Amino acid sequence: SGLNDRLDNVQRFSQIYLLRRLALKEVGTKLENLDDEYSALHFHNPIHHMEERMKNPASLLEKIERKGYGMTIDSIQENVFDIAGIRVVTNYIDDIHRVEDALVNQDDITVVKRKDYITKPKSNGYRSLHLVVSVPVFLAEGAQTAPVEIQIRTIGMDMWASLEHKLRYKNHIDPDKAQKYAGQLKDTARQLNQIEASMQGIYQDLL
Ligand code: 0O2
Repeated sequence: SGLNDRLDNVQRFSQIYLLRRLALKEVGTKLENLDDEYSALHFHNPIHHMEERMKNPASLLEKIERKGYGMTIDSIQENVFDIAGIRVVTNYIDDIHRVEDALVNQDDITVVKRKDYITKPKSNGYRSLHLVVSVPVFLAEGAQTAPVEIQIRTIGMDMWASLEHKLRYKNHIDPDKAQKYAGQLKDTARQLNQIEASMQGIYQDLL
């Protein structure tokens, strides 16, 4: 029975991944459609680009261990909402809430979690709006819902997060360097925000 249990777990695990991947496609399409509509009506694209990713099983296991969640399929279902993730990079700061509002107002979208690191940036300077939404997926056997993590941020916030991510990775290799740049990096986050706010002001004035 040990083997049967294992096979059963493998199957349930695959089913979770399938459902999350399909939910990711649904959300991706919704966002593309919203951008398309906004562009047709207002001659402006809120979304600069998007990146979709499925968390690989190794980082999933690493996360479960790090967070101290139980090593069971049920625990993954209940605790891990970012197996499917989409990053939405917007052109301007205003566009972040434009995209959020238009998405969460849809009848089949439920907000499960919301973290606003824009109103309240993290102490290192990180800014982004994090949402977890639940969306139905229509399967042969009927509809099932699955969560998708959405990170919405501007080009400047995205540029900053990429550099900070590299520095954090370097942190393990060279703590002195990480220490040296932490303060500077926090300043650049503020500066980038000011620049993006000014550019948005100019853009709006030109409309
Ligand atoms: P990966 O590979 O990007 O997925 P939760 O997931 O909600 O249970 P937590 O820590 O409360 O756990 O989530 P939070 O704060 O919403 O952050 C999750 C993700 O946001 C991270 O994913 C990063 O992608 C991004 N993020 C959060 N803080 C920072 C930061 O300070 N710098 C950068 N560059 N990115 C950040 P993972 O799981 O780390 O990895």
